[in-house]
Amino acid sequence: MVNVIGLGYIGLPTALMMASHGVEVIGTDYNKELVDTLNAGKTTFKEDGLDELFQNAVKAGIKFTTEYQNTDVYIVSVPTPYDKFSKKVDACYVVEAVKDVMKVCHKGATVVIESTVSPGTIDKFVRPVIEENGFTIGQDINLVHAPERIIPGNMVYELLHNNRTIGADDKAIGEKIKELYSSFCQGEIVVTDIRTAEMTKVVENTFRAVNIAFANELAKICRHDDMDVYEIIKICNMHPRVNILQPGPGVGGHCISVDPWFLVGDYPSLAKVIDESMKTNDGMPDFVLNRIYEIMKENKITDISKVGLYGLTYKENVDDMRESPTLQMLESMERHLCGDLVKVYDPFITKDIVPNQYHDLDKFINDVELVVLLVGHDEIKQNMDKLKGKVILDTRKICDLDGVYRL
Ligand code: SAJ
Repeated sequence: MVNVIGLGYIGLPTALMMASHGVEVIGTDYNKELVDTLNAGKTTFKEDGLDELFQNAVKAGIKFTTEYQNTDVYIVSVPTPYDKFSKKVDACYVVEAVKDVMKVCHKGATVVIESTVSPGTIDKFVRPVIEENGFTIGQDINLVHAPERIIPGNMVYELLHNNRTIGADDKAIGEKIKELYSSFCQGEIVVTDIRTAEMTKVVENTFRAVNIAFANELAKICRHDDMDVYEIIKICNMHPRVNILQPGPGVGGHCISVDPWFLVGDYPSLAKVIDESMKTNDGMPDFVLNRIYEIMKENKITDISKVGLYGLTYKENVDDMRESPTLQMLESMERHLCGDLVKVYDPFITKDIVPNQYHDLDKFINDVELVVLLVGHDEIKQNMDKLKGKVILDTRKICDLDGVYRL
C-alpha cells in the first residue's frame, strides 16, 4: 500500500495514476477543504484527462484523508519554496511531512521524496529526521528520491510517457521503487544515487530557465534596434543545431522560476550564468510595463484604467497563478500607484483575486483601449476578431492582427 503525502499539482495526479494501475493508494493532505472536495467526487484543479483519471482511481478504491497511514511506501509530494534572501531551498514542508510519516510508519517502509530539492537536501534535512526517530536508514527505513517531471498542461500524458529518474543509495531499493513506478510509467526509468537524482531535476529546470532567458535577452536587444525577434528566432531555428525558445512577459510557475535559484544559493561564486539568467527573466514584467507606457504615449492613451491585462495564470490553459508574470506586473504597478486601476481578465480564474478583475471577455474588451496579451489561452486565440479596433500589445506572438505591438 502507498500513502501519497500532499495532493497538489503533482501528488494528486501521481496518486490517481497509481491507483488506476492497480496500486492500493491512500492520499493524504493536511488541507481538510481539499480532502473534502476530493471525497465529494471533485478534482481541485483543471488538467486534460484529470477528471477521467480521477473517476478511474475512485472506482479502483483510492481513499483521501488528512491522516497519515501505516503503509509500505510513502510518496512525499509537498512544495519546496526557496528562501528569497539566501536563495536556498526551504525544505520545511518536506521535513514536516517526513516527521509525520515517522509517527506512523513501520520498520521496512520506504520514504520516496518526489518534491524538487537541491543536491544534498535529502542528506542534510531528511536523513536526520529519520535517524532522530531511532531508525537506521537502509536497515529500518529506506530513502529514495523520485523527482517528478510532468509539465502542467499535459500532466496526465507526461506522467504515463516521460522517462524518470529514481535516486536510491541502495540499488535494490531503487529497483523496488522502479517496479512501483513501472506500474504506470511507460518511459525509461533510470536508477541512480540520491544526490545525482536531486541534481538532475534542478539542472533540467535550470536548462530551460537559462534558455528562456536567452530568448528574453534577444527580445530586448531586438527591441533596442527595432528588429523582429520572432523572425530572427524562426530563421536561426532552421539551423540543425540551434533551438531557441520563445521570449515572453516573464517566467512563472513554481518550478522554472524557483529551482535554478537553489543552484545560485548553494554555489553563488560558480552559478554566474544561472544567476544572470534568473535576473533577466525576473526583469521581464518590468520590461513589459515599460512597453505599455511607451505604447500608451504613442497612442495618446492617458488613463491607465483604459489598459486591460489578458491572463493571470503563469502560462496558457492552466489555472495556476503561482509566480505569474501578470501578478509581478501588478505588484510593480502598485508601486506606481496604478495597480488597482488597470483592468484584468483570465477565463481560468473565477474567484476575484485582484481589483478590477473581469469575468466576461466581451465586457473586458469593451471597457479598455489597450489590450495586453500576457497568456496565450486557447480562448483568446479563438476570439482574436474581438480585438479588432483595439491597440494590442502581444507578449506571446499569438495575434496576427494588423498593427499589433510586440515585446
Ligand atoms: N516560457 C517562456 N518561453 C518558452 C517556454 C516557457 O517564456 O519558450 C515561460 C512560460 O510561459 C512559463 C514559464 O516559462 O511562465 C515556465 O513554463 P514551462 O511550460 O516552461 O514549464 P513549467 O514550469 O510549467 O514546467 C516545468 C517543466 N520542466 C522542463 O520542461 C524542464 C516540467 O517538465 C517540470 O516537471 C516542471 O517544470 C516541474 O514541476 O519542475
